Parts: sequence; C-alpha cells; structure tokens
Amino acid sequence: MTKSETVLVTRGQGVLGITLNRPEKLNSFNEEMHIAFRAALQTAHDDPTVRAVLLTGSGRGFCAGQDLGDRDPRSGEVPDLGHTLETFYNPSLRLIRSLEKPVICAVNGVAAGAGANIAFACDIVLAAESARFIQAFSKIGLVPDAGGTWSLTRILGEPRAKALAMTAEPLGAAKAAEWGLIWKAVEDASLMEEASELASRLAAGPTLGLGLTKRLMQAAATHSLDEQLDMERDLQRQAGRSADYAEGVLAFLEKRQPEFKGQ
Ligand code: LHQ
Repeated sequence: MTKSETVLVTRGQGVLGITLNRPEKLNSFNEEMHIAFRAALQTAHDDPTVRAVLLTGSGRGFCAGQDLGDRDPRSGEVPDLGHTLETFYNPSLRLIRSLEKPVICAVNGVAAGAGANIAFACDIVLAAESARFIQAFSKIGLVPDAGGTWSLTRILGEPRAKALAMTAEPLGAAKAAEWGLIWKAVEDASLMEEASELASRLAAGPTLGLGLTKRLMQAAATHSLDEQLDMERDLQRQAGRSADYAEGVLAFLEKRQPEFKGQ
C-alpha cells in the first residue's frame, strides 16, 4: 500500500483501491487531497494492470465535499470557486467518466455536496444503509457542482433534482436505490466485502468490452437511436475482434469458466 496523507491507494487483483482519507473532516477535499485523488485516477488510466477502481472513504463518512475551512470569509478574500472547479473537481470528474474501466463506489457514510456528486459520477454505486446523500450547496448559497446538475436531472428528472438541490434534504441510501440514483443499499457491515467482491469480479472480466459498454451507455443520452445503433455496430465490431470475445465463446463451448485478459 502506498500512502499519502489524504488519499490511500491500494492494489490487488487488478483493482485500484482509492480511499479518501481525512476522516476527522468527513473526507472533505482540501487542495492536497484534490491533487492526490486526481493522481490516483490518472494511475487508473495509465496502468494497464488496473482493470477496475474501488472508491470509498475512511471513517464514518464518504465525503463532505469541499473543505469549508479553506474558505473562511473572515479572511477578507473573495474566492474564485470557478477556479477551484476548473482546476480540481472538473478534471477528476472527467477522469472518472472517461476511464474505460469500471469504477465502483462504496459510499460508507454521509456524502454531501461535491462528495455526493462524485459518487453519482461512478459506474456502480453501493451505499451502506446508514449512508445519506445531501445536496448541501443551497445551505451555503451555492449551486450544485461536480456534475450534480447533470447527473441528477438525467437520472431523476427535474422535479426530484430541483427539490433535492433547493431543500438540501438528506436522501437515505434505500431511497436513493429506489430512485435509481445508485445500484443498491447494503447492510453497513457487508458494504466493503460486497463492493470488494464486485470490484474483483469486474477486474477479472473482459475489460475492453466493459470499457466499450461504458462508452456506449454514456453516449446514449445525447444520441439519436440511429446514432446509437451505428455506434453499437462499430463498437461490437471492435469487441468481436478482441481476445476476450474468443476466450468467452471458447469457454462457453468447452463448458468452463473464461479466463479474460482484458484485451
Ligand atoms: C467539515 C466539512 C466540510 C470542513 C464536515 N468542510 N469540515 C466546490 C467548489 C469550491 C468551493 C466550494 O464548494 C464546492 C463544492 C462543495 O462541496 S460545497 C458543499 C460543501 N459541503 C457542505 O456544505 C457540507 C458541510 N457538512 C455538513 O453539513 C455536515 O458535516 C454533514 C451533514 C456532512 C455531516 O454532519 P454530522 O454527521 O453531524 O457531522 P459534523 O457536522 O459534526 O462533522 C464532523 C466533523 O467534520 C466536524 O468537525 P469537528 O472538528 O467539529 O468535529 C465538521 O466541521 C467537519 N466537516 N464537513 N465540508
């Protein structure tokens, strides 16, 4: 395990584990944590032995968004929050969405502000039953960011997205699952075991095909049916030429488990 102060990075069985690690501040982001988080995501892109990512938080929270202590209005400085988004959040969000490998998020506790929206950018989100998601921005006069206005309106539609953002009411894990915001809510005690098992299983899967699946799913929202059918044709052509497709069919014919190499 390599350890930076604010983000823990682990490796095992093709899974890159990324743990936000400022538990005393509910893993809210300061500059150091932003930089370490982005570096870990970049590793996931660059290292072909990484075939899945598992993101979680240390301690009782997942992530409480931006560290508000860094923005003390008593300092007299007028902050440029757009700069913070452009420099830190947006590049990390783009790295999560463009990574052609599964990103699993295990929400172990409260996810507030940008912390909630980082979770919603991941591919498969499991949350502890006790976890809650809070669009906390309106409590401090801000607008939702870190992709929240994009993901919430797409997943939930405007009525629920607006109400969550304007009221900042906490949304429990079970309700988040019922609304389709996350994959599922699981018992607190089994969250990490279940999420790790899923990450390992996906890391042993046909990574190229899973990555192309992610690309297709993400393109669908802005494509016409015709454009999407064309894209499916093109990417299926690519998947059909992969070693993992040949292995998958062979394993089926030989009545055994496939051994995918991710290529
Ligand atoms: C915190 C934080 C925190 C510092 C808990 N900062 N210490 C983007 C661009 C640039 C700038 C602005 O922001 C953004 C995006 C954003 O994310 S804006 C939204 C920022 N986040 C929030 O507004 C959430 C603030 N936190 C809370 O409302 C509560 O802490 C929640 C509801 C998350 C959890 O409540 P509790 O379970 O009651 O825990 P707590 O409030 O007692 O927090 C525990 C400790 O963590 C506490 O420290 P202390 O020294 O008193 O024990 C908090 O001060 C600290 N903490 N969030 N964002």
